[in-house]
Amino acid sequence: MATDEALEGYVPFPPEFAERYRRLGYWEPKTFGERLDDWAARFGERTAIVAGEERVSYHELSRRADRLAGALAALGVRRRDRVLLQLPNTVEFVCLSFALFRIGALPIMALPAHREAEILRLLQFSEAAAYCAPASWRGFDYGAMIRSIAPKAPALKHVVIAGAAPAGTVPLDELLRAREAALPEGPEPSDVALFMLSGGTTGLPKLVPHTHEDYACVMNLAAGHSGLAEDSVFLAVLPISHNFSFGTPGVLGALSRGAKVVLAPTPSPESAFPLIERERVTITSCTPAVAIQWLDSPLRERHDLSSLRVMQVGGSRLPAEVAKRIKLELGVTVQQVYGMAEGLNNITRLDDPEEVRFNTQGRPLCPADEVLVVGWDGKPAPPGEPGELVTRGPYTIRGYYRAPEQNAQAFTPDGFYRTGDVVRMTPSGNFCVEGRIKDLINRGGEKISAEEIESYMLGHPAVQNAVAVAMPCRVMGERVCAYVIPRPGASLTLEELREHLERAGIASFKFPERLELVESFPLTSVGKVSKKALREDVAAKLDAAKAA
Ligand code: OOB
Repeated sequence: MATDEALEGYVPFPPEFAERYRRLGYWEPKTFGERLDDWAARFGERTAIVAGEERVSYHELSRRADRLAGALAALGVRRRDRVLLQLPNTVEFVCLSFALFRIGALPIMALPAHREAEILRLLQFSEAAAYCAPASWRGFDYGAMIRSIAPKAPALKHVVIAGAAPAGTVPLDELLRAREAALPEGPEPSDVALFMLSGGTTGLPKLVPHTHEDYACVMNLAAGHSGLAEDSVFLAVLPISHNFSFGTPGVLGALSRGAKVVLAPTPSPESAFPLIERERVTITSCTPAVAIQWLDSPLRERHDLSSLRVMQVGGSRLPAEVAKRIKLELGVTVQQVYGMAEGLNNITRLDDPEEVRFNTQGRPLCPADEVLVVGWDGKPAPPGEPGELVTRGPYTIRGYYRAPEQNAQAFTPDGFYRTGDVVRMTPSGNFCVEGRIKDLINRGGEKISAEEIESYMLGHPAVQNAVAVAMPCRVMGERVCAYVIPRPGASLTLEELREHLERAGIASFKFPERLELVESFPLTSVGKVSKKALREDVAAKLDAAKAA
């Protein structure tokens, strides 16, 4: 089977790198569809996934993925078609992903929190042929949303709905009941398998393409370093559409070791704790915000959490005090994970000294990961000095999908990804994330592009100029604070601003949580708005309020 037709807009690994990664054994000639066959053969009737009252064995998962693959192919979904998935943590999510892997159609992993503005842009940008979502979830009607935006996405041919499917859409249940059909020719291991969404600094969506080979590489290494094995029980509390809980090691890494995967609908103690107790969960991955919520929760006393051995924490910087509390109050080993949709994954090892596990964000997973800390002069920073982390390796992309202009900025000429993170390397070779040079707000692990929020705020009639900056928060790490210069004579409240953003149809986690009305913005020496001064301003105001 030769890959006759490349995916347009995809930047492949240069052949000499691909050959090296294969020779070193980091890449194996297997697709995720084939991997699921292997897992089903090895782990058969063991439980693969638990969601609510539903329990699915490895065999059954593979059978459902096959059926769905056949039904999707019969519907007209083809190899290389983009398929926008917007599903919560459900068995259907996992079945659909593998069904798409098997036919070589490419899932785009949208978050359930995304709303019509994000979904429409993703559909248009990717020219997705299909969209799949629940009819409704947590009070939001996805069926109605897609009905209203579908006419503006001319490439969209199929809408597949889980649950009560509205007229004109395809019920997912029907596809799952379809008779098994012969599958068309599948993808190559070197083909793109899926798209993750980038933590984005721009207003436009950036799609992160991973191939079967590269995504399996990080999955395998991460699974190995987190001690996942057949007797492990992995609890997915973050949305599994996110890289951290899907593939590093996440759901895929757990399945690759024959573990049981338990899907939690939300990370709240109310939903996670009973599952930990009932399923005897041994390992989970979460953000610092979730860890703090769990530590602070009075529900902790009411549930037996003693089966939990490892808590992987990442997505934003974990304060050392919180790492210590996880150890002392939960009796659990903390594993810090500093990763990114684009690739590079750093992780503290389970047997690292506490000093490393509490105070650093870990080191690269793979010996073939190349990492450089670049100083302000563009040259490698002296050891121990902060600088921007740039990286290249067997699971780090060489470019965003269909984004030549952004790629020229985000990648060096020799193919290193500029992370935008400011890090320092400790003498033990681990990274400490000290800050960032990219303009985004990291709200409990959810990345919010300042530029995107600003462009929407500028659309409000009372706004003359607006910027979004991060303000510190004990639980979330950061939240969005809006600084607005109102038009002469106009007034604006936080409520009005948030209502405006809601009408614009963007995900609510991006909404500002504080509004500062000002007459002008502080400027830098070159005349740009000084976001640093604004961050300091709001931090000082919060400090003063706390003191008072
Ligand atoms: C993960 O992926 P993304 O794509 O949502 O965000 C990546 C960015 C990093 O560039 C960094 O700025 C920040 O999130 N970040 C951390 C961190 N982990 C991620 N900052 C400080 N400490 C950490 N431990 O967030 C992600 C992907 C895979 C695994 C884990 C996290």
